[in-house]
Amino acid sequence: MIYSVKMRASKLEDKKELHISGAERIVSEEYLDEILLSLKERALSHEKGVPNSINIKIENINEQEILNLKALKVREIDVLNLENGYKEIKYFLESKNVINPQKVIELIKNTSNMRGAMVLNIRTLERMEKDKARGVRVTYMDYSNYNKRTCKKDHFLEALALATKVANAPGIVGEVCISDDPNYIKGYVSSKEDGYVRITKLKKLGDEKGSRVFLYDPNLCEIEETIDFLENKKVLIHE
Ligand code: WAQ
Ligand code: MG
Repeated sequence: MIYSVKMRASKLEDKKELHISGAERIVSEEYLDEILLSLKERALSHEKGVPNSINIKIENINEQEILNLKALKVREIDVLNLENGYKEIKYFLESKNVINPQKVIELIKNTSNMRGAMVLNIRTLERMEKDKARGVRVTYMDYSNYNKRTCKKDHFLEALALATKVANAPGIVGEVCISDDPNYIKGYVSSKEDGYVRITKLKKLGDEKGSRVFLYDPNLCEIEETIDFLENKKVLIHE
């Protein structure tokens, strides 16, 4: 039996639920106990504070529904400064025939506090998400051979898994990501053709803003198919 395990931890501040940490895994039954323990550890040891609620969801999934994907190839562009970082995003957007790259960059820079990603129609720049404050959240992905015993946060590996799933989604021609972690200034652009292209500087140290954009080409498929894949398709990534 294969299980999807998702953890979400939050705390109440001024009567508002504040997100502290979240993670997910896809594992076989023999690792389930260890994964639960490790996710609990992760929830309780986040720098954002101690949660007063930890939500753990366990679902069994059918092995036949799992899509196996090879991880995107990774390369890095070492940029001198922020401006050059944004330029790399601009070149990428141009190469994907996005109608107004500068406008998209402004949108990415000025959006934050979403749980999911913006999905942009590259021909009209229309936002395709139903819930625009939340965005579309990509779930049900993990590595096939990842260390089954720990769930320690690794920005890069988690981003690579997400980017690999997104790059293989029908209708998606690319992704741009800037972390919302104030101490994490690296980001990336990615697509099936380009692979995962890490950019070393995409924000100022200490900046709490961050967001993700998925580039959707309406000529390729219906948006419902794209979003259903992103949210529900079970994916195992092979390194
Ligand atoms: N699905 C869709 N969007 C998401 C998801 C998800 N599962 N998780 C986060 N986001 C969105 C959300 O708006 C966040 O604010 C934004 O992406 C950034 O998320 O190679 O850590 O988790 O070293 O802060 C890049 C690694 C790390 C670069 C990215 O993103 C490298 C990162 P974060
Ligand atoms: Mg973050």
